[in-house]
Amino acid sequence: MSQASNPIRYDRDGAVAIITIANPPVNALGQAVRQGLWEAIDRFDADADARIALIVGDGNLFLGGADITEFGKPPVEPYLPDLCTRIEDATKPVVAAVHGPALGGGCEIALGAHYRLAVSGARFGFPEVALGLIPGAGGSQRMPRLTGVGPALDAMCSGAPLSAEKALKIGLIDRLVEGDPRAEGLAYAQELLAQSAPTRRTGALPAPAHDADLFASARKSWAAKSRGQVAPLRAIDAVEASCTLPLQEGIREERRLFLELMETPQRAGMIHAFFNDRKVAKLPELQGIAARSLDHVGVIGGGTMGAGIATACLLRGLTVTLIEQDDAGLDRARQTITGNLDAAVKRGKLADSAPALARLSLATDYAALADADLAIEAVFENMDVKKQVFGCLDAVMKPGAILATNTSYLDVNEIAQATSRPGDVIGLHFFSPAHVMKLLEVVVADQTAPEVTATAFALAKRLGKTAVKAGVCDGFIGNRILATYRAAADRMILAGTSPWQIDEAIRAFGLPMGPFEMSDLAGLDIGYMTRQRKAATRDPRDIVPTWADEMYHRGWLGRKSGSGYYCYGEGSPTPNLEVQPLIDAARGDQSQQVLEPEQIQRRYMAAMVNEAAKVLEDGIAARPLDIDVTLLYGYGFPRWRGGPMLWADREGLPGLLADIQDWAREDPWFWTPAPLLERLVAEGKTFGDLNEGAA
Ligand code: 3H9
Repeated sequence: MSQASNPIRYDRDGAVAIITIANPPVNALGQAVRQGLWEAIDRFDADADARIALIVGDGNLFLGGADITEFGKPPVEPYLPDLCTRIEDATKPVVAAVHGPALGGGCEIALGAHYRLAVSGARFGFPEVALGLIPGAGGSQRMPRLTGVGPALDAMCSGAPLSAEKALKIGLIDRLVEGDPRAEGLAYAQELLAQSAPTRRTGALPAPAHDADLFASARKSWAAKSRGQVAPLRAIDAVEASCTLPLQEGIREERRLFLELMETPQRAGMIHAFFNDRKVAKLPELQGIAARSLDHVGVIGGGTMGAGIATACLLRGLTVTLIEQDDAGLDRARQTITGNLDAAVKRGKLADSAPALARLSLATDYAALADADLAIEAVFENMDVKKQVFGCLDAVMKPGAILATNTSYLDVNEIAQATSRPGDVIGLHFFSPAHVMKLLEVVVADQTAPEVTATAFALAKRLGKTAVKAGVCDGFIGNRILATYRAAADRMILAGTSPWQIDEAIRAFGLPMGPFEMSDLAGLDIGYMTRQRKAATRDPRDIVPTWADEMYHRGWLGRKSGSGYYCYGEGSPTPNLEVQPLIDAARGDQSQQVLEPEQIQRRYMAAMVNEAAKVLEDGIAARPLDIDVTLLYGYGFPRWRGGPMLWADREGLPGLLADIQDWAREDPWFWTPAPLLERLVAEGKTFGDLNEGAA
């Protein structure tokens, strides 16, 4: 391999061989890195002047893990597990000096070394489960030998990284220092040399004791937590092998499980989600567009949503001024925000709430927003009220400030026209609770300036949220699609399937809740109000869930009133069977068709995908991946399925279209196939092709 293309540098400082991995941006362990590292270890073994080796990462991290872009392709030698063993088998001591993340295969390289030093801020972890995988280069065999089984199970089943402090405490590393990894690693290597420290192979440590009860309870708890995702359970199998098999046999068993997972749709789904997380913010129209500076945010309205948005901003160091109508409103807002921040402290998301609260000011006069860089309106969903708020904002805010609405369905173009600066107006649709939910729909109106959109994406990044660009329509991307699959569920009820059967089938598909549990949680008044709002423009062919209206009139508002589709009291909620006669009355003497769980799932998903295709066609979402990301982060779609558009591609678009056409024979208005779906099928293309710009 030529030096120019070799991502590995081999230098010497006295008797220390320094092996530097330089493969930006994340030092992923692609084939060239593996090959280069292997050669560097061979060279070190043969280098008579080198008595100890130091492995360091170039740039701002140690190693980001295996190269994910190679997954799904035939593996090419040298394989990562063999490389880790090769490092461990070196005839002279090898030290890893870790800074920043050492993840997956990166952590496994460190475990292959004989001594491990970390500089403050380093993180160790096995995020493979988030890719539908398990560690595949000996991590599940070496970590338990160093730390015991418990920490290894936690790390590998959850995928959550460990701080350097925690890694030191559990024995994953030997030393934690401040400073530069190369300099500190060198000093440590020299110290080890001075002590004539021997090679110290993790793999030679005795296997951890096998505690069958511990594994049984881990399986029980992860089966419940992982809701259909298989990788955490396979991680438990792999860690268990470390207790019962010699190292190399354990590594072979781990590899077998790893390669098995590599072939699963779950792995494909999660890797699709991984890359979409990064692609979603890359919008061609924003290339080279600078965001405006943003430090002071105004929030108008201190209800649950406004207080949540204020909390999200305070948690990430922004200054917030919150406007309410009167002092009582301000008191309520302050209480909610204080409660949110205290909860963040309890969850370990924030060290101390006092500095965050010190950045909050409250006012009843819009004049307090004169210096704000951005105002986010979160008041009552009524166009006249919104226009009035935007008129006030227009009057007080400085030139260049951004005026944003958190509306979940109103016309952002119309709101923008209530100001003298429509170019500065944008929709920022947060999801409740706004300081917890990751999704932010950035609703770009006709006249929104590109740098305003760029600022919205920069804000999302600052808030730790995933932003998706949406166009203006009723419900934007997410709520528009939700309205359709929710309507499909109502149609299934009218045809004879019960709400509880539907909820169960949707949970079995992998969502945390079914649509009717979700309605109960949101409050059945919300659905009722939406139906009222849409009544005047409703197509006569649409159906109205009259039983749901009746539930509202009876005061069954869901969780908050103690009953809805379920009864809430002590213990788990139970189906509210009093709903059934209301449904029967709505159904009249129609023949009853109880759907099987798979049929429920297919109709629900087909409705979602068909509407999503219409959303794409209307330009409300730019790419199928924007829809996948929206459903994942705002609507509980299981990450391991990648998103509804990937689901559709995997199911096969021709079969899906054929089903929709079949159902359209009975209900042609609801099941009108999306022309885009028809076109893709006719051309033999997929939503994936659209993502790649190839359809
Ligand atoms: C594994 O290791 C399996 C082994 O046990 C066994 C194998 C046999 N590969 O996130 P960023 C790209 S599984 C390829 O914005 P940050 C990413 O797509 C792996 N590419 O940076 C992006 O590309 P682009 C276990 C990767 O600084 C660019 O790098 N490891 C990889 O915010 C920058 O990424 C993981 O799961 C990769 N491994 O965060 C770690 N990682 O510019 C996954 C990133 O074209 N990675 N890219 O959009 C991360 O968590 C973060 O990237 C990291 C840096 C924390 C490292």
